[in-house]
Amino acid sequence: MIDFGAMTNALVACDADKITGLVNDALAAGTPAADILNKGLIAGMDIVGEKMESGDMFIPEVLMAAQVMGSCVEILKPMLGEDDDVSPGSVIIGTVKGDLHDIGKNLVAMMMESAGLEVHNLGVDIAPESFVEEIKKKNAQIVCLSALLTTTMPAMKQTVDAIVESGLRDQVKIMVGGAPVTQAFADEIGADGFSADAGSASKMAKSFAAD
Ligand code: B1M
Repeated sequence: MIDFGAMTNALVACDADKITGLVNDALAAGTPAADILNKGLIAGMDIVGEKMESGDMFIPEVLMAAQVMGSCVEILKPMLGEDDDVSPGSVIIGTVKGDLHDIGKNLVAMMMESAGLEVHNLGVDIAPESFVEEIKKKNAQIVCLSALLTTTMPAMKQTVDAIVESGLRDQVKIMVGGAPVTQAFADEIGADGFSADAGSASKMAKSFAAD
């Protein structure tokens, strides 16, 4: 019986040694990597978020938790791939301007790579004009925008608008995601797709690439 709660607690306590031990033990016991990610790690980051909101955790501690989460994701990475089918399709992904959150965006990038897509991860705080430049440089077919703050959601619309103004809109599918983003918002700003998590984002990108 895997104790996902112990993983969650170790993440909230930023105890890297303990959590990496628990993750490795769970993998050795045959626990699916996706369960460890969802039931142990993401559950822990949700508690970190609540503590951040209530003032029980401060930014340096949240950053430490994010680093610990990153190390665990590195351990899980080889096991998280969906399948070995290689499909064509060049994807660029980035967190929009003003937003520094990258854990979820990196998970999405990783799942898409595992699904055989060519992924160019631009990083965080990416301006609309930089997305446009990168679409041209990488000849991208799919653009993925991530935002974790309600205050940076407007930057998603600005990015879609910049792509329209550049004349490249017909060449790319635009996908959006991140905790505050919804299907209704995606529709409102003229995106082609919304995904709530990394797995469904990867599936959607594969289906766009196959079009
Ligand atoms: Co920030 N933060 N943060 N933070 N932070 C949140 C998002 C918050 C909800 C916490 C809270 O108050 N409860 C809150 C936002 C409130 C709001 O706007 N509604 C918040 C705030 C307020 C802030 C600051 C403003 C705090 C301050 O300075 N006072 C500040 C802003 C800085 C900035 O960006 N300009 C800030 C800073 C930070 C840190 C830098 C300290 C750190 C980020 C470190 C990093 O990313 N390297 C941080 C963290 C870690 C969080 C929480 C705790 C965790 C985020 C996370 O990594 N989740 C977060 C609370 C929470 O989310 N529960 C919080 C785990 C991750 C796997 O999930 O990112 O949702 P997620 O990704 C999922 C899906 O959303 C989806 O797939 C992923 C995997 O399944 N997805 C996509 C994501 N991107 C996608 C793109 C796609 C498709 C799907 O493209 C197609």
